[in-house]
Amino acid sequence: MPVRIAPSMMCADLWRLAEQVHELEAAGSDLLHFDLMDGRFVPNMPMGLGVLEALRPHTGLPFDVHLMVTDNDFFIERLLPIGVQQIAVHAESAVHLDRTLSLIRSHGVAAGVALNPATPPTALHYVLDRLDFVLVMTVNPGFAGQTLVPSALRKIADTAAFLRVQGRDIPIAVDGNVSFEHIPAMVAAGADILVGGTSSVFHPGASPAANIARMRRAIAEGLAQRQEVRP
Ligand code: S6P
Ligand code: MG
Repeated sequence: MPVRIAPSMMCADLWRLAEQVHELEAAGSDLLHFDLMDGRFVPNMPMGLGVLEALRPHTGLPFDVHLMVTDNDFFIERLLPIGVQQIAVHAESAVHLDRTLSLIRSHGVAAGVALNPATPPTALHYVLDRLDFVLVMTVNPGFAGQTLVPSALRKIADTAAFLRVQGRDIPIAVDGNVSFEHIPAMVAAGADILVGGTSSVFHPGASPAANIARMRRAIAEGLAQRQEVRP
């Protein structure tokens, strides 16, 4: 499957968000990634449900929501009428993970599990039948502009190996310091969706369109390395 690019909207220019969404769409973004935080599961709250609602009529791009909240079901119920295409909940916050994934899917929305850096891929073992994608956090969640955790590349590779052994073709999204320099190794390790923040899509040195084109070149490099490892 082709590697997809998901700009992280908390890193966008919030003063001209609708305009920025049009730029991202024209530049070939595949998804828009929205980080919803409640100030409890993580100590931050960059955007709320109202932003997604306001943006929804402005684009046909799929909305990919990353919940970093303690009460997942509350947010899921409110996201459904807005019209989002995929929702990831954290394994560490979902008390009834199996039920929450079923709730997401029962409305025709793709269900994902996000894993904090310290959470092993085996946390997915008993919910594989309910899973449409995995979100591997390559920084500790809550903030943009952080540095990759040391275990990040190993974690992506371990998650890919775990899913392969389980016979599952489930896409792996990676989130946190997905930089031009890190992308080839991340893709080679098995990343299928790249969440791009200040390290790539919104890198201050160039426009999102130029940054996305640069990401595509880094992805091609990573895919070539992936084939060398596993022809
Ligand atoms: C952080 C959040 C992310 C960030 C993104 C920032 O908790 O889930 O989606 O917005 O990782 O990217 P960068 O390149 O600034 O690390
Ligand atoms: Mg995120």
